Amino acid sequence: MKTYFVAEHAAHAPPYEFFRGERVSAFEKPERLDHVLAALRQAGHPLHAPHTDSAAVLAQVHTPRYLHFLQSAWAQWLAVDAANAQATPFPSVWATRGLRSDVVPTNFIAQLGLFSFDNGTPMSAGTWGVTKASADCAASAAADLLSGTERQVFCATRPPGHHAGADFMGGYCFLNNAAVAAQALRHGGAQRVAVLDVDYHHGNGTQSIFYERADVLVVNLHADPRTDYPFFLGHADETGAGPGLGFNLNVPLPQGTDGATWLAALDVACQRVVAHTADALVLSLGLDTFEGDPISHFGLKRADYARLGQRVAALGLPTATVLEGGYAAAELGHNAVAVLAGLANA
Ligand code: SP5
Ligand code: ZN
Repeated sequence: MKTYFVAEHAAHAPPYEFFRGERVSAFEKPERLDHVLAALRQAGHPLHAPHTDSAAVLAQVHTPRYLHFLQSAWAQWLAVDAANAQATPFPSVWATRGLRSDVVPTNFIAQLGLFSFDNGTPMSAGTWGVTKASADCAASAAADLLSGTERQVFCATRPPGHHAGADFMGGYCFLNNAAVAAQALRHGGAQRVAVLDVDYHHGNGTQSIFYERADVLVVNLHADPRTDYPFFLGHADETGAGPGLGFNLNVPLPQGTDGATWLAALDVACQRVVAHTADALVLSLGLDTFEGDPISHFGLKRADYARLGQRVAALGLPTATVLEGGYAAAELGHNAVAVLAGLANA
């Protein structure tokens, strides 16, 4: 399967995050993608640099002030203190209920809080470049589907994107690659698009971006937000709003869900995609549903990933698959290749 990747992805490498108040090594680390790229090469999948600039579509998915914040973030961080080159920025104050979010502070730490919903999304010097190039991969995949050059394209990219909303980062995500692919497909002529998000965590960013739109159906299969991140979105009663009412489907599942139960839920999700009569599909492929994932609690095995791919391929839609989460780094490549094998085996 034609695959896009960013050769310099390791330039996005925040060293740590926080867990229970302590610093822990970052789970979303370059090694993840190194394993994926190695497995793709071994399985003979061709790897390409992106060929399409996502800037125009990014401006349709994210707000101008958020894009300006992301692009300028590292320079602003260094302007606070040149010694920050060796440090990692984290927010410490957030614009929650009762506070104003319409005025962008000049203070950079305050900007971090305005444009995020957690303290779990650290950046490093290369974050903007790698993140923008990853969005370019999503735009390239959409362009290939629109031109008919490819029926299936994979974006082997990091950082992931599905927690990023129009105006905020979160959950290791800065730019919403799946939303970029879906919007690029719409912009390029697809009448109806579906996004199927199978990451362990609810794709709150993607849901919020398309929540009031009927042209992009968003279907999420994920851990119940009562127990799992991102906690504050992803319940079954979220079905869309305004013109988008009925065009959002959430299928929350309990911790401990095994492959058989998960695949039955995937079938429900796929039936909703069929009913949308979409022209194209975006698959947000999180592999943190794996039994060995260090931060998640589902029990999918390698063989289940081939079944995932087969079930999605049976939809018969031109499909852009974008990598989201998955933190069992050494297994990640094999699990991704299993999905691609299933996708190709329609
Ligand atoms: C894209 C994606 O999968 N983002 C997930 C973000 C999850 N952030 C919260 C991580 C909580 C880590 N808990 C560590 C448990 C160690 N035993
Ligand atoms: Zn996840």
